[in-house]
Amino acid sequence: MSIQVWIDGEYYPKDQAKVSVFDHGLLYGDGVFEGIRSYHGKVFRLKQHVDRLYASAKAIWLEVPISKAEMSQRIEETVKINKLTDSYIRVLVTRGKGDLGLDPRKCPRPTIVIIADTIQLYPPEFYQKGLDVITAATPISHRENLNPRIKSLNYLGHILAKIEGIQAGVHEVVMLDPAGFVAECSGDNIFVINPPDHKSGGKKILRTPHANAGILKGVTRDAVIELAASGGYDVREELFTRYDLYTADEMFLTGTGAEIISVVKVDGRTIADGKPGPVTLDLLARFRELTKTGG
Ligand code: PXG
Repeated sequence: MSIQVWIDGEYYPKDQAKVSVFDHGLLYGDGVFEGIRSYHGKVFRLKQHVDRLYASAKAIWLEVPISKAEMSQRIEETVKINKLTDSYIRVLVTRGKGDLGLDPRKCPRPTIVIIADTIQLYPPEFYQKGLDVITAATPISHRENLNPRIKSLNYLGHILAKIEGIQAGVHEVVMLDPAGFVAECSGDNIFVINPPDHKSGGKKILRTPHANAGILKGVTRDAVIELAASGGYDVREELFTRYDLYTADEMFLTGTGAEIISVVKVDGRTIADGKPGPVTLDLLARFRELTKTGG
């Protein structure tokens, strides 16, 4: 049976699931979205995703026409109706149908779409071998233009960076903020591991760019920060540069799709011994345990 897509209160089979060409989500990328996963029939960190969706909408002056409680219910229902246990869920809220001008006031009602489908993951060997990445020349957008905290339908900057990676024949790209600090990858957040220092009380240090460093504040990132803090690591959210990537003991990426995946090469520099490190593998194992409970 074809998957059923929820659009504004009704289910449509995949090939009939359509929105208008006058929808400002299509015309201008005017809208917000979420990418969520369900594991064993449980939606992972649903509240955090729904909260982020409504915060993104608030930031672009878009009022979601249903409550968070109803949105959460519809998401769970869409997974259930499609008889999916392990799924990837895409939720979109666009400005809605309007005329050909930019003015969002001409769009009387936002469009809501919920798609639950099967997931495509990185192949298992990528987790065993780790990824090869480069730094993209395309920077993250400036926070006073389109704040990277907003999960908006404007992904062109990230896609241009991804194209650089494709052209270079690598798996992912590191994007910098307009000042040159490390921000995030095209669809994942970044972490590095460093040895204990004089302030860490013997603990290994886990560093990730600060939430205002030009990143999407990932739900997986937040889960990993919690796991690491309770697992005896000194977690630091701060600004750092490419130098810190090249000289790290370990580097990994986090995201709803990738979960936790090791990076073993950045701009041709091999990270440590070029194999996924013990902290990365420990956090991945503990993250997978967490997904069994819905997080
Ligand atoms: N940064 C960016 C720019 C993202 O798009 C993340 C970080 C990780 O956030 P979560 O909440 O997932 O831990 C994302 C999320 C894809 C794809 O096809 C990935 C995302 C969005 C859309 C598509 O890989 N990532």
